[in-house]
Amino acid sequence: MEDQRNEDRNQPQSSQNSSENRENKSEPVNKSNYKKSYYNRRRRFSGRNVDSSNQAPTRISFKKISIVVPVLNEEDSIFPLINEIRKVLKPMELWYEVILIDDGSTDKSLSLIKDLSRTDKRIKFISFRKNYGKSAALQMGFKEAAGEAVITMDSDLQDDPNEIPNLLKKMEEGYDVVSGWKKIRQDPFIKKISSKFFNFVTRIFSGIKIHDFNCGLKAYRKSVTESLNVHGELHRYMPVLAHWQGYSIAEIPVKHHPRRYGKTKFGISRFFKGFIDLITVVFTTRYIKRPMHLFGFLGALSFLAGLVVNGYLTYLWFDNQPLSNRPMLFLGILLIIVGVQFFSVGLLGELMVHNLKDEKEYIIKDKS
Ligand SMILES: Nc1nc2c(ncn2[C@@H]2O[C@H](COP(=O)(O)OP(=O)(O)O)[C@@H](O)[C@H]2O)c(=O)[nH]1
Ligand SMILES: [Mg+2]
Repeated sequence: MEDQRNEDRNQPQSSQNSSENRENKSEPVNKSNYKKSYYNRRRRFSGRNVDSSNQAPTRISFKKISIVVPVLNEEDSIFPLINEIRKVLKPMELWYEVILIDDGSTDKSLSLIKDLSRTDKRIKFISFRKNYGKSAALQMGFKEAAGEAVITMDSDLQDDPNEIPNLLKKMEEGYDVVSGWKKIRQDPFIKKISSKFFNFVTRIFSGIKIHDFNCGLKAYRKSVTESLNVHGELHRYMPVLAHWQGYSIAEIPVKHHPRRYGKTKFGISRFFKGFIDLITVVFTTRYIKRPMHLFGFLGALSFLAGLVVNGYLTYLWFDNQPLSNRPMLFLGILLIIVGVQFFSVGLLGELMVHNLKDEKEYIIKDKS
């Protein structure tokens, strides 16, 4: 797998694609290049009903790909989605499978999926007895996926299967994860604005300079999906989790369609859950190996602030001023106690980290 990856990195590009690849060689988040490649792509894939069978087949080096699709009550979208995927992948002449994960749907989604799977062996499905959430569904899909590359996409027709070859082409440049960017997002205003805020905060916390963390359309090398472990609402942070495990990430703009059937599964609660999960992500990736860096820093800050406050009051006391009417004294005491507590939590964390050395935490890139 790694050899394959290195091969991809070193492999000279075919002359047919060389100009486009030159364009894409730059950093993944270079705006002007994005613009260029985005509009080129738009020209190529203008319109959702493009008949891909008439297009020249896109040559990619991946021979086996898995498409993982989480499904929750999308009965009207499943057939058109599978048809579109077939149309796009047919000219590419590669082995593929589509893994649909039904997550306790209460409509006809499951029976439609079963029908599809009966007539086409490439369509596979997993059905959960109850709803476990999108992250659990993706995780299960990753476990089942047999492809060298794994694509994830939503099942509500908002993600365009015509972008699959583009994601794979970008990944061939050597990236481990290629994330879609719903640059022109077809969603209600409130969702667009809150998503902008969410992406901004995640960008600051994670240090990853991509625009759209929560795009359903993404491509991963198999090694990445094997090492990711998502649950709760962590699917929003796939690029963050992958980045902190040392994988490289690129982003390409992708076409986004308005929801045609059914309704969104994520209400306002998404923001609260999302931010709680951001804290989980920050802790379990950035600080899990060094809790003292966070708690020690906070503790020292609080302790010092308390010391300054009480030092000042002590000076006043020596100056014969009574402290009985100074509420600031309590603030100082509180800051010192909180500081000591933070410090103790950090120390306990360090003790636990050193005693629970888990080799699974270290992802090996290569070995002789
Ligand atoms: N398996 C599974 N899929 C889900 C769940 N919630 C949403 N989805 C799927 O995830 C995709 C995105 O959901 P959607 O409601 O369209 O989110 P939005 O586009 O952000 O409004 C759709 O294909 C849904 O069917 C869930 O709990 N389990
Ligand atoms: Mg959607």
